[in-house]
Amino acid sequence: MIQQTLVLIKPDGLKKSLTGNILTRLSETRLDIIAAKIVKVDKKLAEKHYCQLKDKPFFADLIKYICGEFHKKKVLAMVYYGEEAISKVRELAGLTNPEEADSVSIRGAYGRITTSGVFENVIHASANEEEAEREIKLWFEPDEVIADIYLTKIVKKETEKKVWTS
Ligand code: 3AN
Repeated sequence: MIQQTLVLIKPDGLKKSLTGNILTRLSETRLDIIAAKIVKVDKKLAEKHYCQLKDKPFFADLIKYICGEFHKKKVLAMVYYGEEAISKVRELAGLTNPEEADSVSIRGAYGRITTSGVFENVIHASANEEEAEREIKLWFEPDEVIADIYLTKIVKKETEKKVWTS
C-alpha cells in the first residue's frame, strides 16, 4: 500500500550532526521525500503533536526536549512517501526506548536515555496511517507538500503575511 509518514529528526539528532547519517539510512527504504523544512518548535505545536501522551509523567520533559531546550531549538520535519512507508521507516527507526532498540536501528545506534530519564531517540516516525495524517496536517500546509496526499480546499483569507523586501 502506498503511504505517507511524518519523519522528524529531533533536536538531539541535529545537535549531534547526525542528519546526514540518518538521511542515508532512510534512503535505504527507497521512499520519496515529498516535503521537508526546518522548524523551530513552539510549545503549542509540541503539545499538539504529543497530545496522546499528555497524562504521562514524562510529558513536560518530552515537550522541552522536542522544543530543543536540551539541544538546539530546531527540528527537521519531512514527509516520506511510497510503498509501506510507515512500517519501513518505523523499522529503521527502532523501538521507542533507545536502550531496547536494535543496535543497527537509528535509535539503537544514536539514541540514549539521559540520567534524568529523558528518552533522546533522535527520530520520530508516524505510528500508523491515522497518526500520519494527523501529524502531517499539523506540521505542513498543503502547498509545502509536493504530492496530492489528502483532500484540500481553497479558502479566501485577508491576513497579513511576511514577504521578502526587494
Ligand atoms: P514512538 O515515538 O516510538 O512512537 P511514543 O509515541 O509512545 O513512541 O512516545 C513518543 C515519545 O515520547 C518517544 N519518542 C520518546 O521521546 C518519549 N517517550 C515515550 N516513552 C517514554 C518513557 N517511558 N520515558 C521517557 N520518554 C518517553
